[in-house]
Amino acid sequence: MSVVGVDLGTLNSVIAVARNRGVDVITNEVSNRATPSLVGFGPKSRYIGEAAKNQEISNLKNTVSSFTRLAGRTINDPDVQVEKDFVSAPLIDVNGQVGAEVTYLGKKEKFTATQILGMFLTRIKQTATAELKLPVSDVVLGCPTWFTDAQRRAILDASDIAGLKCLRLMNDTTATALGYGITKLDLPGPEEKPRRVVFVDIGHSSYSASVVEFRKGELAVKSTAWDRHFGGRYIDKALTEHFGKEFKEKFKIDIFENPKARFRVLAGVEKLKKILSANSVAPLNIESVMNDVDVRSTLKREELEELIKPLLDRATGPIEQALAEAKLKPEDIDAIEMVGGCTRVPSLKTAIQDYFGKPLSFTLNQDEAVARGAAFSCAILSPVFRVRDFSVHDMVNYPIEFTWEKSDDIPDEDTSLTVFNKGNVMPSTKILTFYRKHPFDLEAKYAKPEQLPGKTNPWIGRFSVKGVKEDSKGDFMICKLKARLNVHGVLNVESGYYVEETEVEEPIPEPAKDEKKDGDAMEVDSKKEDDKPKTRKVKKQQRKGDLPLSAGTAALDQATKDAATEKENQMIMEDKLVADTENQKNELESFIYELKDKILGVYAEFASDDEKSRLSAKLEIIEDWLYDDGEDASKAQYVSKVEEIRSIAGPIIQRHNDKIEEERQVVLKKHQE
Ligand code: ATP
Ligand code: K
Ligand code: MG
Repeated sequence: MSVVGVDLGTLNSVIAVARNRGVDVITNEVSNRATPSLVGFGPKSRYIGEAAKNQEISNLKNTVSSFTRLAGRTINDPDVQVEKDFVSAPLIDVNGQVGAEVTYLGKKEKFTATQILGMFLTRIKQTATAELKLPVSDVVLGCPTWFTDAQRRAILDASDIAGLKCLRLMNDTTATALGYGITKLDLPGPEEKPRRVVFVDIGHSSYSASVVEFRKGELAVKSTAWDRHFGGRYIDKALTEHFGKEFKEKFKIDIFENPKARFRVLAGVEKLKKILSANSVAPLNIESVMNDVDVRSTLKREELEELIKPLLDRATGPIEQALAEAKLKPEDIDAIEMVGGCTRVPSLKTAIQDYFGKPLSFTLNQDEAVARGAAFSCAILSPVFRVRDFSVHDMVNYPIEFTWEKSDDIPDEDTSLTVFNKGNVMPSTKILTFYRKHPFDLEAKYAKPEQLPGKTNPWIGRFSVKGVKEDSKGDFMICKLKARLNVHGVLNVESGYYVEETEVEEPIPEPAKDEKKDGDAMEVDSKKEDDKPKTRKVKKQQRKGDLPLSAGTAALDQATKDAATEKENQMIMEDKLVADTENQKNELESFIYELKDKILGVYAEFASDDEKSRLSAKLEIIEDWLYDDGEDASKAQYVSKVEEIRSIAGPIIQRHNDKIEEERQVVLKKHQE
């Protein structure tokens, strides 16, 4: 079993694996350390990752990006409307979820963003499997901290569809923090002042800042703040608009009316932006951008900074907020670690450095820190791997409350309770107690909908508690429900049971843990203890039986997930058949060229004139076929053509090989003499 961590970036995704020597980033089929987060749909197969990037410009309408940001959201969400600017395929509603409509295998098809993310994860799995030569199943995936319950469930559904087992869906900056902490040997001890580090991740679409405290063997996230519409793509957009205007005036062309032209300019400005990170001026030259017009221009770094001023004005927003929430000042921070591609932009670095009044650290690999941290997390969680333990205490970012209907039996009962507060440790379990005589329902929702991204529905889930009835004395049943905000940041009511209360005489207890406080030990006043009797009467709760639960959440129901998995497997088979066919065709083609060459060379002396002419004629016929009907034939047809050639060429090759072997034996004997 392998141990894999994945940074699911909006532009690029990175795969890291834990091996005995440590964590390595692995390369994909074209030896890149990052894979484009893209899925394209074609007449015969899908194109995923690098293949999708290659066909993107010629297939914009059927190429989908941003699927991680889209999964678990709805089409009418204002955030999704923003995303439409960046996704070239048309986004649509698919049964209440956002998805894309594409032409696939010659037909119009609709896929949800969750399914498309599943397709991408399939490719990630294939890349890791090819590199590791081991089955890949356990993974830790990264996602932005601001992702909600529904978004997180969508990612988990997508990994199920791809046949991956997500051991933890980890907040990106927390993964980065783990990768930082686990390799440090000089962290403060348990009683010392913690080391406080701010992790800043500015990527293609999103900006997060986390304040994290480190002590030996553990990290605790103190706060995370974000700007979910801040990153490289907003710079690219501003530049595209700038040049679009310029080209309209200078060259009388409108790139915004021509998707391909706009795409070319977008690709050009991304390059220009990167050059401007290291130079004060950069060129933009695009041949035949549209209507056969070549465009040329340049941009100075100051001009870029002027164009992105609205963005630069927000450059320290998340950091200020994260510090405020952690109740810390810039001078309390020991290091500011910068990751994400966009932290290479000089004006952003300057703004952040000026705010802290001290140099920034770039000790982590900016492009690989999230994946590496995720791989460390997977190593810690995986039963097959031994790694120095490192505790990760993340925190609750959106408060969650439970609500329920008033029970007629208890008139003065509240009907809601905020169970997980912002800043609480995550993961975390809370036991909720209800006094009931009948089955009842609970609903979980985000308590502060205004803090959620876009127009996210605050609803998280509905949980029905069954098997509740009066006890033997006609009294309430004491129902206990275990609510857990798990390692993925997903809320569930995991189990229910009922208890009976009995009064018993018992020795005064040791300081006990309060269930509801989750780990905070209660304080006991030791002075008073002497005055108390040695034993006392207490009410004890004894577990009597389970309460069956049923849950409705934003996760896919089993039948839908099974159907999506089956569909994914079918598409994998189709892709495989297309790839096998292509390989077989290439094999046939190179066999023909090899023989045409060798029959005049090394094979010449092993073939009769008749064989030579028969073979040449056969090769000619099949080569003609290849460029005609054979351009697009089936795998079986290519195989049978190879066989046809082999029936003539086989004996010739055999004679040649026999001769080679004979000579080898002679040489061998000579050496032995
Ligand atoms: P996100 O974290 O938002 O989901 P991501 O993880 O895919 O996205 P990164 O790979 O961290 O994003 O960063 C990609 C962005 O960084 C792109 O916009 C890219 O153009 C930009 N970038 C990369 N190198 C440079 C550079 N040298 N100068 C400026 N920008 C750069
Ligand atoms: K990335
Ligand atoms: Mg990222």
